[in-house]
Amino acid sequence: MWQPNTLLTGTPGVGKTTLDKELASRSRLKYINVGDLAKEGQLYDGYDEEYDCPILDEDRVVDALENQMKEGGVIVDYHGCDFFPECWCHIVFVLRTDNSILYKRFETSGYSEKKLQDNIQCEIFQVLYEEAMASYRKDIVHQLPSNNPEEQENNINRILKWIEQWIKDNSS
Ligand code: DAT
Repeated sequence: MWQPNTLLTGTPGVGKTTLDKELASRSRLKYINVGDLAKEGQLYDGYDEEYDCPILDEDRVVDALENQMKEGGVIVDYHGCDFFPECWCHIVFVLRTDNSILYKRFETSGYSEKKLQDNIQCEIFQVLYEEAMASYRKDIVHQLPSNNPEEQENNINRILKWIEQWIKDNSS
């Protein structure tokens, strides 16, 4: 059975990983965290001194993902989305969290003050939503609120329903 690929994006801390793991455990979808994939394969191209983190080698990440994405049924999790081939993703969900809630989540994360402020700004200026809208057909990009466990549960149900419907619509 052919299954769609789902891209889950948003500012760090909005709940992508938490949601993805739950989605993967309740469906037959494969879950790929691009940050973990890059770390395992050392898919980096230098180091960003300002942000104190390795720079993703986007071409090698795309190569590493290619076979699985062509098979379908993948949920990709990353705080960026403009370098994936557009045809890979059938739907894009952008998780959104209110700044005050996000701030509280970061306070307990051990992030430096700079990283914390950068991520809050990223959410305020809806950087990931704009990136998704610029990179994909607008009608496949959806924002989902992710402020509390109830919203997370709603998001899981909404995404699973969407996938179920997609499979029905695309099975011959
Ligand atoms: P991300 O993968 O987007 O960086 P995460 O899944 O690691 O985010 O979540 C960051 C923290 O926030 C983690 O401690 C779990 C918590 N969290 C995530 N989604 C939540 C939600 N909808 N309600 C309450 N807490 C949430």
